Amino acid sequence: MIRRIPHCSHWGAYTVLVEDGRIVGVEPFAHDPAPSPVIRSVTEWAKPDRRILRPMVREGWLAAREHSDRRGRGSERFVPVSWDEATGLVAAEISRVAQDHGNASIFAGSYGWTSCGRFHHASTLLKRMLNLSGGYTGHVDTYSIAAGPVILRHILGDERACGGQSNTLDTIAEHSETLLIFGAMSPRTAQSEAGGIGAHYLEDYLRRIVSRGVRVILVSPFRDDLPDWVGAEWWPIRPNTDVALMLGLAGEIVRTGRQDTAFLERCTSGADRLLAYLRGADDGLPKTADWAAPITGLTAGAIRELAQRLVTTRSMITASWALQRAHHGEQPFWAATALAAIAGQIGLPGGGMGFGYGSLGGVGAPYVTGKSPAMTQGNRPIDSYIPVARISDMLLNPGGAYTYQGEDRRYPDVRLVYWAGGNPFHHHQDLNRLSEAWTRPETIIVQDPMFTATARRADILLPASTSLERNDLAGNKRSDFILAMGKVIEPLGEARSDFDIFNAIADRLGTADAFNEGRDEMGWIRHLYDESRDHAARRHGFAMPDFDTFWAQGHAACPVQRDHTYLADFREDPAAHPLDTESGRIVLGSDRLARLGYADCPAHPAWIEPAEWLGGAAGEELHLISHQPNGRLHSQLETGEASRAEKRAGREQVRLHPGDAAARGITDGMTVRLWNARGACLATALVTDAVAPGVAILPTGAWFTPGGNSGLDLSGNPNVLTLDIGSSAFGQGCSAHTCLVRIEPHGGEAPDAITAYQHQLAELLPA
Ligand SMILES: Nc1nc2c(c(=O)[nH]1)N[C@H]1C(S)=C(S)[C@@H](COP(=O)(O)OP(=O)(O)OC[C@H]3O[C@@H](n4cnc5c(=O)[nH]c(N)nc54)[C@H](O)[C@@H]3O)O[C@H]1N2
Ligand SMILES: Nc1nc2c(c(=O)[nH]1)N[C@H]1C(S)=C(S)[C@@H](COP(=O)(O)OP(=O)(O)OC[C@H]3O[C@@H](n4cnc5c(=O)[nH]c(N)nc54)[C@H](O)[C@@H]3O)O[C@H]1N2
Ligand SMILES: [Mo]
Repeated sequence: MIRRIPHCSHWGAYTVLVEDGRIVGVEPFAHDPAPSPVIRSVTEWAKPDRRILRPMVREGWLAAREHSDRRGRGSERFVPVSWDEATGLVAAEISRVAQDHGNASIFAGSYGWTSCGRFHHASTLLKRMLNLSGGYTGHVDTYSIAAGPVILRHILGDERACGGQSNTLDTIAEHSETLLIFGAMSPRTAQSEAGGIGAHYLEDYLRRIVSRGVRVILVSPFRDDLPDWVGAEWWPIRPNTDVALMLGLAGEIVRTGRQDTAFLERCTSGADRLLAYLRGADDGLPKTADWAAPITGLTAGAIRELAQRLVTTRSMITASWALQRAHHGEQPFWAATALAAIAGQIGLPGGGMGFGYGSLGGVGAPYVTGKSPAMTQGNRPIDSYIPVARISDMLLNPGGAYTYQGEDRRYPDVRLVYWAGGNPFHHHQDLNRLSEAWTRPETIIVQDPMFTATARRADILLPASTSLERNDLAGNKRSDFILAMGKVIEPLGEARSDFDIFNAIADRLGTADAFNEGRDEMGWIRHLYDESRDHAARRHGFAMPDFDTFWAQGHAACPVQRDHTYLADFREDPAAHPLDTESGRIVLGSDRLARLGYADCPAHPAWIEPAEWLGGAAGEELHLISHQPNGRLHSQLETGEASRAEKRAGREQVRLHPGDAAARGITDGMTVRLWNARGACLATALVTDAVAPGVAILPTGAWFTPGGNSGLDLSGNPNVLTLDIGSSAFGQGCSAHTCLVRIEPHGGEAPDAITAYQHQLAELLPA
């Protein structure tokens, strides 16, 4: 008999068909107009090949504990231990480090997307457990967005404009006349949503935008960042120069005297500072179309024409999150805000600016007004944190000074790292630098279902089950359904659920009662659902089904808001609805940043050359964009069906312009080597005119597989090449998209990356 079990992942909801304990099919969620093909890859989780099947400890660490040779990580064999032994070792390490060095020496930032389940959420449970034992050093902001929210909190008072609460796509589809897109608005990235998603709506919205005849302009180095059927104009900009275009557009509006002076006076502060810069008062360079054209590689006439249109039509400016994942990543979001303000569009239906549409499936979609289900971390006994992407800096410089949001701070002296549900050897920049930093802590614990590049480099390995092997529920502020995640198969090997693992460690630490509050798995899931259901009924008079009905049907609709114009109330009456900024208004010139005097984040939005870009002394080099992979989420399910469909010759594909390929003797399908001073990797060349000249695009997520003595990564992981610097002294975000590389045909032998990974893994496993 076939059982049908509702389940969900970050890429969507689905029903798993199970017969005799085996998965025999995966069907998309009936309410999803555009299901992701990645749902079919989940069968890969049920294969043992790359799973961690039992608790293990690195040989050298077992012998010498905190005195082990840490360079043995990643090359020494693992020794199997019982669960009892493993949880005992983990609890003892937590106690030892807390006692000898203080809880700030335990790093549990543990960034990562883990499973979408809101109950077995690995990093939340890790923090909950540690908060009951004195706390830990955590992280602030995300790899997705850091420079962006830091500047938005300063200039708009909060980060709603990039969190899915700028104008909804409903209002854009209804009111906008000009839609200026920086980066992407792509079904590729809209497949995913943090915490799961019921229905994917982006393409429906784009169809409505097309049918209303909205003029759409795509400013991006990659034509496929918007579906071709949208029929947009493509402006193939040089990467990392968008701020010059935004300021050139703003400068043209000011030069022709068309700025909305009334709006600037009523709703902004420091506009004089910005207008002076645009007129060239400081540097003698008026920011005009003629100024922006050579920087961006675009034409001045088109910029001039667009500047007028932004003022004379209802115009909406969007920018992908990718733009702020770059050196000076604060500037594109600030400059876009300034341009929308100068055009007088903020607070009008279908006008203004917003960030991240399409970056995740729910940004701009109807947003949940109710409470979405979430496990709590509890109170934090200590307030120690780093900006998320400063992990290598922290490990390499204990006690070292840095700045964040205008504060002078110091890195903690971390002795113990505990990672659950993330893969830094996928997500962090400059992996060779991270490898060095990874030799610093005394002990590293990794809890993951998969034998990832990070897991390989652990001292203590704890095998978590995948979401398929336990019960959970999914839900999110940006998804209009709460979804059931029923258990599909029995755990593989000795794998245990994240909750059970942390509960066992809490038991060792004497905190289990507070950790589990007397609830088991189903008790918690029911409790989290009921909290959302009660809130919807009480606050919104919205009836959600009772728990048993929800669990049986697999989904429950939540109360949502469809039409929303960001800052409409503020525009109407700025005094009655002040923003939480230094002036209560939109900050276009900042007193605080003027006092701080950072050269890389000045007092008004400004074009500042990034550390690496095509306008510098690029010469032979190409600008590398390492965007999100189409066939998977980051490094998850990398060997799944949808992910393999995007590879060629067993390797990731790097997209190159035909002219750049020809100049290097590269043909389509050839194995190529990408390299710079930081590292090197292989990829298969995909030659296409959808990429702007001078640009190479290699998706993230291939499993880091350095081969031989050279360290050449066989898999095509762009993070061996990327730059590990903070976006600025103010934001400290990651700068992944600021990166120059060289590319050449690969002469030598090129083993299949997936096979090579398995061979390397076999050498680490107990004989
Ligand atoms: N060059 C470059 N680098 C980037 C980016 C870029 O644009 N360019 N983008 C960045 C961005 S936006 C992000 S968000 C990061 C993503 O980086 P990560 O979030 O670290 O990437 P994932 O591959 O999703 O890692 C999740 C891990 O959780 C594990 N996992 C899955 N389910 C469970 C579970 O139930 N329990 C436990 N314990 N573990 C589980 C998976 O096996 C996987 O190892 O990458 C960043 N890195
Ligand atoms: N399928 C799939 N979907 C995902 C993910 C995934 O791993 N797989 N990851 C999810 C996560 S965690 C996040 S944070 C989001 C990220 O969402 P985004 O940040 O929007 O996604 P990216 O693919 O990194 O970048 C989008 C596009 O921005 C363009 N771009 C890059 N740099 C520049 C620039 O300097 N100027 C201009 N004009 N354009 C530029 C690139 O052409 C790129 O294709 O995606 C989410 N969606
Ligand atoms: Mo992200």
